[in-house]
Amino acid sequence: MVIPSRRRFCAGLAAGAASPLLGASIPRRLPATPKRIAAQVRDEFLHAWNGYKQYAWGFDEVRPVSGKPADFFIDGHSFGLSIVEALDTLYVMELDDELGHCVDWLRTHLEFDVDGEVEMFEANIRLVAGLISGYYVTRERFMLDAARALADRLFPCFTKSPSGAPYRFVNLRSGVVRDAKAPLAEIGSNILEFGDLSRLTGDPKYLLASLRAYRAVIDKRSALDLLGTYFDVEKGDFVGADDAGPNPPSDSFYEYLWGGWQMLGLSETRDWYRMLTDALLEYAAVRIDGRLWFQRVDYTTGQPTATAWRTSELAAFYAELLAKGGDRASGEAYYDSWTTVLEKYGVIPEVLDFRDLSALRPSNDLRPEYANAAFDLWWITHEEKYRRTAFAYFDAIRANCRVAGGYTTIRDVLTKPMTQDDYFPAYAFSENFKYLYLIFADSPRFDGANYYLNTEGKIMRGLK
Ligand code: DMJ
Repeated sequence: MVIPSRRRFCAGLAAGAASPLLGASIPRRLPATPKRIAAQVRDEFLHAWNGYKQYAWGFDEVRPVSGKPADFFIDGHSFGLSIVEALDTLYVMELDDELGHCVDWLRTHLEFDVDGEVEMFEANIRLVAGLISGYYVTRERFMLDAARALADRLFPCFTKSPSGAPYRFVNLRSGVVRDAKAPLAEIGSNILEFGDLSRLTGDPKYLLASLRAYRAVIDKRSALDLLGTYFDVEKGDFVGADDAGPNPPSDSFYEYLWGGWQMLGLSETRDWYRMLTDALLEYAAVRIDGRLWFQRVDYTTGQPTATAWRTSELAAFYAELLAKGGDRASGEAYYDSWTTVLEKYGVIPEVLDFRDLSALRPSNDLRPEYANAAFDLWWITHEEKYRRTAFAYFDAIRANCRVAGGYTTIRDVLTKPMTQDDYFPAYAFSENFKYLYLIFADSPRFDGANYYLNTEGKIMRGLK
């Protein structure tokens, strides 16, 4: 099948006929009251949390099948990542005793003066954001101080870069930076945290660094207003011509442009978002069997690349971003495309060919992006469909990812039963269960009319 280079509707392939797979069925009606489902989600979160506490307390992550801990950033050194990731989820779920234990641990163990290298992007969206959000839910000043101290240790990525677009890695103690070839998501996904830090500390340097990084990249857009995917931060230009669009490793670059406007009121990032989104809708959006997808294109010509039809599960978040950014019709259509994949597989494979929905990589890292999209679309539309589909997602991970020691990633969603792995990514404490809970719970601690979450699910605004 030839993919149209411009937006065009085409009929054709039916996805997954008589499927031997463990697909999900979307209930016509919720099987229980929203309150009851919220309680189930909370119970499942606690099941995963208890596994972490039993086997890996104080370490970054847990391997729930073998019952072993794992480091995330630096081999041989843990920051208690899962604890930081869970803070605001514990708060909205009103698990205050658990939150208290986390505060106690962090107060005595948090230490960033480590002779080791971290990936700036991951350290920012997980730890800096987690500590800011943790500060909001606890009002413990040491968390804000720690967020700022860590941001300062990440800062050489920006200040040592000739273009202002950040290097990827930094040694926390020495400030030595490494890897000048950075993907867009790693360049752009900091304005929420850095902007908030500037607001909280009164020091504008964080926000200015984020804006400079964005400008360095956006100044190099093509005449079509498309972007490459990798940027050489020393040369100040793109490396290669592939525009991955909403797929990783570009994804949250776009998310944070809109966040700059919605959370921080920056009209400059709003205008960039609109300009770049218009171009993606013009050149990357395609319809296959009526379903909306985003193909990879050459950013200089707008033409599809050799692997245009490869899409990542991580791109599913883009449904909510399109809707948040004002294009509700495209957002809802893109969500429907991913719902078809959920129905086919139950647990969505990491990489797909969107032409026939075949799985190109059959694993699933307990990915939250579909639930993320359901969450925002629920709050934007209040349409019951988003609760019903979110329930189907919840039911599928409960049926396939639950193990005695918590929840685990899946190695192969195509086998019956699905082949489980042995890993619980810390982001699932911040994302999957929180999105699901807040879709169903009428939480007195969350303001669904006025919130903003970072790309890792941290509540940066909207806590009550
Ligand atoms: C999370 O760390 C964040 O959502 C990030 O933006 C990319 N995806 C992972 C979870 O899949």
